[in-house]
Amino acid sequence: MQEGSIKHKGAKPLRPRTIILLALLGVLLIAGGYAGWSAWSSQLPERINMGSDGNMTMPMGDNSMPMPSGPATPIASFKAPETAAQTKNFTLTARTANVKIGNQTIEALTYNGTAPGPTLRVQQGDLVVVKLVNTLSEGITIHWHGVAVPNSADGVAGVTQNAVKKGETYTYRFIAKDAGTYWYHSHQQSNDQVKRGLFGMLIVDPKQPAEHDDVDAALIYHDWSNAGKDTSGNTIEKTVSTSHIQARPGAWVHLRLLDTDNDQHMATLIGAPFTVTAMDGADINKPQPLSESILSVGSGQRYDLRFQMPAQGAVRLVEVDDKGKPTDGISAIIGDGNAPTALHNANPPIFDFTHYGQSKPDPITADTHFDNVNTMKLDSHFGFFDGSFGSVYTINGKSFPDIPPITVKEGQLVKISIINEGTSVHPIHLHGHDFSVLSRNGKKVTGSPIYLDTINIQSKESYEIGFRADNPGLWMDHCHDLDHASHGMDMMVVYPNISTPFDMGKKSGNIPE
Ligand SMILES: [Cu+2]
Repeated sequence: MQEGSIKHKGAKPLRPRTIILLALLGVLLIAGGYAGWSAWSSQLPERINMGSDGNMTMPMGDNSMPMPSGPATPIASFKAPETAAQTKNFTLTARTANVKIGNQTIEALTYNGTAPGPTLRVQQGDLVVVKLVNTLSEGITIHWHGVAVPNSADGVAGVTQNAVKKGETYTYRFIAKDAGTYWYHSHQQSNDQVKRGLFGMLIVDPKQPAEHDDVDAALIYHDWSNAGKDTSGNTIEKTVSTSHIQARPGAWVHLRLLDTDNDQHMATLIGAPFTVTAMDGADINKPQPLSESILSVGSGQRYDLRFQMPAQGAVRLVEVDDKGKPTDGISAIIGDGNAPTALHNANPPIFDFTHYGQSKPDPITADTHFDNVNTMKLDSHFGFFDGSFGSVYTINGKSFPDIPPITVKEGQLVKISIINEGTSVHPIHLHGHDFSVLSRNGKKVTGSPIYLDTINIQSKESYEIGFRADNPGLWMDHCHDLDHASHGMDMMVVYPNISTPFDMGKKSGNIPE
């Protein structure tokens, strides 16, 4: 054979540029394949069961109890008594309605045609019976935020019930055991439905009020910018500027603040000293008067304030920036006459509820012996969640539904250390229980015992919380920034051997966040 023909038959040597291009193509193919695989493998299961009866399709963590034996208790058996001394009945019909936000009208999702829905007012000890009627095309629920309801009334789609479809009804029954300021909202696709209007306030009046209030008013923060139309977003009582509350000079005012949106609100009162009488519905023991202290009202949280109107002029609730300067955004004026606009204090103090009010003996403090000790490390990273790329929010490095549940036995004293290692604020909400705040950043709570259902944790902050496992069921424990909740930051606190017939996941129609 001639040399020439060999050369002719053999492959031409590749030019360096071609080699680089081929290598790049290979890398791209591998990267693309990996991204595709990551996106695909991040998809949430089409059907998943949260029962703790051994049929749970969630992974059980190291802290899980041994697999239960014997028949499981169905979730439906955790229900309110049939009768009580007094019953309050309500019907909430979900429908779309036009709602005026600032000077725009939007089509909101509503309970009874208003957003927020009607304020439900009951007395401590009442049996509350709420019939939900759904006329919306999408499935909905009602979760009673902060109320230690029996598990079957918790309103979490895919855990305690199926989402209530168009034409269906569901009846919630619970005893309003504790007085205070609470709220309710849908827990089906909450990140969408709460934003669009499915929320309202629940007020439980004490059997015997400690003090007389001349004015009892509420201010609800809500961000309407995701309600399907480009509204100005941030509102207080549906106004983008200033809301008004009537109060005569000298009147005692009880002001309930509720944050229903995903951001915290830094707020204070100017024009009168005030006390924080309760947080998340739980009274604070002997609260001291505050002057221009900045409250960080976290998503889902409530603050009850009390103050006396001055002899002259009005009082203003303002939002402040991180330098403590009032913003020109939303505010509320209480009373008539001149309303102050600026703070007297150039460096207003940040309200520290861990050293506020007067201490008193409490069954759950930092010095309590706990039977069951847990850690939740909060963080986020960029990655795939349910098939799309963006921020993924994690607890102990994992995101929903791969975060092992905390398993608690009835009667146990449970401690959770929550450490925010990320850069965002995380308002962590535990269903079915209120918890005592034990410490912040390693420093024990020294003032009044503080009981919350939602703890607003700033970046790099840590808290220890404790609670008595006294309400058996399957409970969510999640971030109440609902953007975070719908991108991974949810887990379960479960009592062992409880079964639920409801599944979550796309195939089931139940998507709680
Ligand atoms: Cu969060």
